[in-house]
Amino acid sequence: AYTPRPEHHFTFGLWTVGNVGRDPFGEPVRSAISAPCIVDKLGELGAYGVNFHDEDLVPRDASASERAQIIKDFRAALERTGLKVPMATTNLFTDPAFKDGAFTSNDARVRAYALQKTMRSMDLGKEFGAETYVFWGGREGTETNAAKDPRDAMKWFRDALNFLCEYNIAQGYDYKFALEPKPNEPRGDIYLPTIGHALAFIETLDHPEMVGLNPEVAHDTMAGLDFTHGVAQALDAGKLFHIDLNDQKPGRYDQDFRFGSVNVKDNFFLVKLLEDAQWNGMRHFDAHAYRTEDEQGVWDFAAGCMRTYLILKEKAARWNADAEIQQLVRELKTRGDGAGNDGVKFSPERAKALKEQQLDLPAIRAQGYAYERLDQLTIEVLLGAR
Ligand code: GCO
Ligand code: MN
Ligand code: MN
Ligand code: MN
Repeated sequence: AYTPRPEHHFTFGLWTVGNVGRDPFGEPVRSAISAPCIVDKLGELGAYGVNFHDEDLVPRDASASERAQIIKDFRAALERTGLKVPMATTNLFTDPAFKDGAFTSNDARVRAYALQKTMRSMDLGKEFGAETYVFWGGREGTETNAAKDPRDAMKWFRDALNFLCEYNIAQGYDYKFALEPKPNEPRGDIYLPTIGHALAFIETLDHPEMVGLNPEVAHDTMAGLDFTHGVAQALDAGKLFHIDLNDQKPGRYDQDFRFGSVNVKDNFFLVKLLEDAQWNGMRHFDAHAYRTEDEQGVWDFAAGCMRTYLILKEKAARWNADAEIQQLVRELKTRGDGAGNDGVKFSPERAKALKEQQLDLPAIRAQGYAYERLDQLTIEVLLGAR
């Protein structure tokens, strides 16, 4: 029951299972695994697809013939495993040229380079049939606001996305663009730090319908926010285009831990939300193995992400089928029915009637909501006690 299969739509980035364990204090601890090997192994484990940044696949300094060989070998691996490439993205953070940002750098040459690199990377993604294009603005930020007026940064960011939306149309690519918010790291503060900032920004673009979100568990958790609420708001706005699943302790650096490894309860409610909404997007794991691991640990990590998702999905179904839980939920959903104003359109008559309505405030004030009972039952489902 917990065996991942392609129809579950689990995907990984080349950069996730390919992570060599470099950190700001230490050198790589694992050797790089070639893209075709990653594809073979993910296929064996039951994943649906693999995603990449331009440079994960084709190094920046590759010659034309090296590039052709890399693409040929990668394509062959995709063909023999049946793995898809649902998403592609641009590395706009490794090259020192991007130290002041990419689309929001003060230097117009850097902003041009960022556009050039993104267009080339969009071309590469389309060679493999990618449908979603992610924008993670990791370097789009500052350490000091002396650097630039943040209104200029917003304008440059908007100009770049408007330009790339037109490129998307002109090329007939039909990509869905997904902005990925993050509060900080690697910049001191990053622009568009939360789901809410990004949602509001999208509405200022020339083609808001083309642009949505790629929220990540770790990024909202770093900021101390409730990720499930943010994802629900993106769903409500029709803007959940992609999702980065992983795990994270609040108040830490960007840990990108195995999905479900830290906060089982929050991730349970996240999986329940995605499954209850019948969201049909990719379940992408943007995470990596602990730095202590060898290659076996990497595959244990990847298998664990998918298995935990499937376990939490089963727990959500159990929660939805639990008679006692559902009785409490029904009571909550129907409480005070008839007296409320839900779904009632404004009319002067309705407003007048509502102003005169007698509400039993003493009873309302005295009632309890039974959330202690409901939450305990939830914990018992999660702990396997019911
Ligand atoms: C991070 C980000 C990145 C992006 C990736 C795809 O915090 O490191 O989550 O992993 O998701 O660059 O755009
Ligand atoms: Mn990260
Ligand atoms: Mn992250
Ligand atoms: Mn991410």
